[in-house]
Amino acid sequence: MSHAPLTTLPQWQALKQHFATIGTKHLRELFAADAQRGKQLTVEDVGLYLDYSKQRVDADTLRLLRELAEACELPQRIEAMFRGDKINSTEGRAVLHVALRAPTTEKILVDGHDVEPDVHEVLDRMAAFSERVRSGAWVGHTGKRIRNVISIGIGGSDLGPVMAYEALRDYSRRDMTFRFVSNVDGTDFAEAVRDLDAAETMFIICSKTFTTLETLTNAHAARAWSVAALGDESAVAKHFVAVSTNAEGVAKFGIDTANMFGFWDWVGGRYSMDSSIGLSTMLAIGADGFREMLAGFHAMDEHFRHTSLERNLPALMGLLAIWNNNFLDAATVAVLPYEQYLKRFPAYLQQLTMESNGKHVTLDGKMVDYNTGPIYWGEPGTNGQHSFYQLIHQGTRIVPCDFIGFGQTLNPLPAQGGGDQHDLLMANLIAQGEALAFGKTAEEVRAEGTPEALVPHRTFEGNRPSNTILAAKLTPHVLGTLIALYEHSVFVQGTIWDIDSFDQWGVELGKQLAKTTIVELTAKDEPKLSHDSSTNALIHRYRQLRDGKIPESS
Ligand code: G6Q
Repeated sequence: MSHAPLTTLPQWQALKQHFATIGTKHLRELFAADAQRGKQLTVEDVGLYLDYSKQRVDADTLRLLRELAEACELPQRIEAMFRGDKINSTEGRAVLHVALRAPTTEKILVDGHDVEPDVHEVLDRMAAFSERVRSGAWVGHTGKRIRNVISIGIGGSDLGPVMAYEALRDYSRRDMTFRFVSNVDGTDFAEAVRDLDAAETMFIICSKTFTTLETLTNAHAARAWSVAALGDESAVAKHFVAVSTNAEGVAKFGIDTANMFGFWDWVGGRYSMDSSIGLSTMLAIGADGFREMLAGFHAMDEHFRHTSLERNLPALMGLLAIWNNNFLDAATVAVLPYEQYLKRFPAYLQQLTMESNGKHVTLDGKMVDYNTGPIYWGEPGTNGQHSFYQLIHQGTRIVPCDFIGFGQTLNPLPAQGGGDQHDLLMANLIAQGEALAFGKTAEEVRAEGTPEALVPHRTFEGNRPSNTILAAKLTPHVLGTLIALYEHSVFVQGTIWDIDSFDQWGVELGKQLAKTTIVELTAKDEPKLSHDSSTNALIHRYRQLRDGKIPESS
C-alpha cells in the first residue's frame, strides 16, 4: 500500500536542502568541475546508451534520489509487479504486461494460475493466423486474398499499434496496406476505406471491453460497408476478427469467437501492444519480427528487475524525471526522436505517461501535496527545431528534453557535400543538446560583433536539461527496449509519487459523460435542458446548426 507521505520523508527533505545548493549551479560549472562527466553520467545496456550528463545533477543528487527510491520501496514494488501482486489496487488487478513478453520457461502466477502458457497459446494462434493472411492462404468472401488490414480501436487499443506500425514500417509487408481507425468522427472511417476494395479488406476490431462507444460505432460502420459491398452478411466471417477480453460481446457483435484473440484483465490498455492488440503489428512485420520486438521488451524487463539502481536505465530516467518535475519545477517533458519512423512515438508516450501518472491522490486516497505526472509532448527532429524549440532555448520555462537517435539509418541517402543525410540529422540532435546545456553568454555574443542592442536577444542562458538516448539502429528489438524503458520509468515515477499508475478513472468518466448529451442532441423535439447555461446554449446551438436553422454565412 501507500508509503509514508512523500514530502515528510527525510530523503525528500534532504533533496530539498540539496536543491538549495545545486539548483543555482549552471551545467557549465558542473562540466567544468569534472572533465569525465560526459562519460561518467552514462549507462549502457540491452542495446541502449543513455547520456544523462546534461541533467542538472551531481553525484550527491543521484545518491539522494536513489535513497529516496529505497525509502519509497522501489525495489520491493518492482518485485511485487513481476510477482503478479495486485498492485493496481483501485481496480484490484495484477499488472503483468511483463508476462506478455516473458519466455515459456518463466512461471508467473495470477491467483495461483500460471499465465505463461495462456500467453504463448494466444501468440501461437496469432502467428498461425498472420501466416495464413500474409501467405494468401486466408481468402476473403469472394476468394480474393487479403491486401488491406484496418485495425479499429481507440486509446490503448490503438496508439500502440499505430506507433509500432509506423516505427517498423521498414520491416513491414509493402504489398499490404495497413490503416487505423479510432475516432468516432465518421471522417476517420470514411477516409480509411475510400480507396479500398472490400473483397480484399480485413478489419481487426480491437477492444479490451468490447463496449467502447467509438470502437463499436466504427465496427458497425465497417460491417455495414463490407456487407453492402460484398452483398452478404456471411462475409463478416472472412473479413472480421476481434481482439478482446469479452468473448460474449464479440459473439453478440457477430464475430465468430474462433476468430477472436484474447487477452486478460491484468493487461492495462496502454500496456497492451504486446498482447493480441498488436495483431496488426504481427500482420505487418510477421511473427518472427513480432517475437523479436517482444524479446527487446523482455531484455529491458530483465534489466529493470535485476540491475542495481545506480545502473538501472528506467530507474535513472524515472528518478531524473522526479528531480526535474518536483525540484526544478518543470511542468512538461519534450520527447524528440531524431528518426522519422518514430513520428507517433510522442503521441504514444503521451498516453503511457499521462494516463498513468496524471493522478491527484495517493494509493490511500489522500490528496497529494506535490506535483505528479508532467505533460509529455514532442515531434520528430529536425522538424521541431523550426517551430517550438525557440521556447525551449529562450523561453521562461524549463522543458527537459529526451533526444532519441540512432547510429544507422534505414534509408541511407548521400548528402550534398559528402556524408549521408543521416549525419546531418544526427549533427542536429547532438548540437541541440549542447546548445541547450551550455547556451551562449553575452560575452560570446558580443565577441561575434553583435550590436549591443541585440546582445540580450541573442544570448542563450543554457542550463536546460536533457537526456540523450542512442541505439545502433531502429529494429523491432530496439523498439521493444525503448518502449519498455519508458513503461518502467513511468512505474518508477508512480512509485515515488505513491499513486496508482495503472487505473484511469478520468477516462472512464469520459466514457459516461456523452451518454446523456447524445440523447439531448438526437431528441426529435427540442429537449428540456437542465445543465449549466453554457452547456444548454451549446446543445441548442448545435441542434440549430445541424438542422440548418442558422444560415452558413450568418
Ligand atoms: C488505456 C485506457 C484506454 C482504453 C480505451 C479503449 O489504458 O484504458 O485508453 O484503452 O478506452 O478501451 P477498450 O480497449 O476497452 O475499447
